[in-house]
Amino acid sequence: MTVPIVVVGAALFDGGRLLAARRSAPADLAGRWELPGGKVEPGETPDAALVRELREELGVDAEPGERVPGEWPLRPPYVLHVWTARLRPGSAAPEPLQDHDELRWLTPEETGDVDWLDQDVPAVRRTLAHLGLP
Ligand code: 9L3
Ligand code: MG
Repeated sequence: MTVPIVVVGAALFDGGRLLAARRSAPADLAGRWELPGGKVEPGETPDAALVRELREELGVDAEPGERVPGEWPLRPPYVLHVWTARLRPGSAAPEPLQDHDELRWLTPEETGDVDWLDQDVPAVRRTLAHLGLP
């Protein structure tokens, strides 16, 4: 039996908007949108991984919130978990530093407007429902 490896995706909210990031790599994912994040490293907690990934990928200082219940299977052995997050006071604004080439802050109504990665579609929907957003 394979032990799943968790990929954390950040539902980063600011002013009621959710950050969507367009992947530039790898080629088969390029152009699709995601909740930014990445693999939890051995010995790392998921919330620490979330903060690290957001610093590396977007240059921000993020504060993790709560995990959104649920788990979305990726290519084995990876599974996607989602955590809410906010920018800490004084954080830089996000910039696409690594693996992304465009960012958008989406209102809940706009979340259907981007071409999310397959697994991010239900993950985003669940996140909005969990937070009581439309
Ligand atoms: N993935 C899917 N949805 C997401 C994230 C952050 C990642 N919201 C998938 C894409 C990759 C794998 O997980 O196949 C590992 O992600 P990364 O480390 O390349 O960001
Ligand atoms: Mg990543």
